[in-house]
Amino acid sequence: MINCKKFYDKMKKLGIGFFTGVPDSLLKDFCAYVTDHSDEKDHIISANEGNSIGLAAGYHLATGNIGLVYMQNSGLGNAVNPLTSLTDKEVYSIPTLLLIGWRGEPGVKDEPQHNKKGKITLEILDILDISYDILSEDMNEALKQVEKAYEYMKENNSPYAIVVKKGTFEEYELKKDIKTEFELSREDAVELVLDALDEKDVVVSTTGKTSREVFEYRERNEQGHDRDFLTVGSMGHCSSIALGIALQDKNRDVFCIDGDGAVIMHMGSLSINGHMKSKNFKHIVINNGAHDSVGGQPTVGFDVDFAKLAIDLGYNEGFVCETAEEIKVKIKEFKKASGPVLMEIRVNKGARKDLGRPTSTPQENKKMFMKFLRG
Ligand SMILES: Cc1ncc(C[n+]2csc(CCOP(=O)(O)OP(=O)(O)O)c2C)c(N)n1
Repeated sequence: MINCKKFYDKMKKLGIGFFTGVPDSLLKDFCAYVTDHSDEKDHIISANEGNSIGLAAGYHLATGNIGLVYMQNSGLGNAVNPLTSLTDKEVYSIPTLLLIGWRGEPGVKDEPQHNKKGKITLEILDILDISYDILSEDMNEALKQVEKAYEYMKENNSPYAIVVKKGTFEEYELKKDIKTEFELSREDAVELVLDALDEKDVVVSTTGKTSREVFEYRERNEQGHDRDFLTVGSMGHCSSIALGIALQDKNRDVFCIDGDGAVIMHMGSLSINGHMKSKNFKHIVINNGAHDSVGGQPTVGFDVDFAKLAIDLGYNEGFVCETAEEIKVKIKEFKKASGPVLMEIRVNKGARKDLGRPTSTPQENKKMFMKFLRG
């Protein structure tokens, strides 16, 4: 297995001095090591993977050195535009090292949303004309691969990718962990929100543990899953899905249960949510200031006043809650308010160890949900 310190030290020694990316569960130990050992300006947990490519390109322009961008392979989608039109050899030719977590690797059991991307990850790199290696689990071999990557980037002025299989890195526990002292967990907030909804209301929930908690709530309460659309992949797009529904189905309220990391990833969509003035669009952002689902690395969530931002972008009202009592009182107003409206709920990060996963497939979920909308 790969020791995070040795891997990081090797990069620093070679002159890779800037780290940026969006966390991934397969890379969480390495990301945690980088968080603990880099200066703030040399490590940026970015809004999305395209944002990271831009930051690393800027670092190269300013210093001539090479930056590292880490991402889950699902984030390759967000990075394709700057990889083809900024760093590519046929455009500015900017060397950038990509460290890519290989979810859905063929032959390795994973969640349905990862399988397609896993199957085509290496093909995408081929199409992008990005040379790559699959990171060895042997430490010495891995260090040689980093050297090879570095030489390649120096010689070709071009990006290079290192693809990381599940279980490659040794465990490393984040020391600079930020503890908050709110009353609630995300799962408490999910429960309080779902308790307050009516039978006709539909829910569109975000990627990661939120959707798993919504699923488990319905199981616990024997309510069936047909009112919920679980956005298991497509991080950052659940409010767009919710708006798409709300605009067509004016007879019911659509509640989007979002996360701070996901909202920040594609924040531009809030301006469309605000502009469309859909009265039945209700946006809830559960803010734990972290990418909790993939290791708890910090987001800038607590620097953002989501309620104020929403109003600035055309939402009619913004609410903020931190306690169960506040949620119980304000959600009544929130439900009555004419959308678009947003409620931010501040919570601590963390989840139950025994949190389950949806047992129905995405297509079963879609069919049930569409039937419910037409019912
Ligand atoms: C494009 C993309 N990049 C990265 C991921 C990996 N990922 C899954 S959930 C998640 C964190 C989501 O954070 P947030 O919305 O704040 O919700 P939380 O997990 O904290 O509840 C990340 C980074 C992904 N699924 N898609």
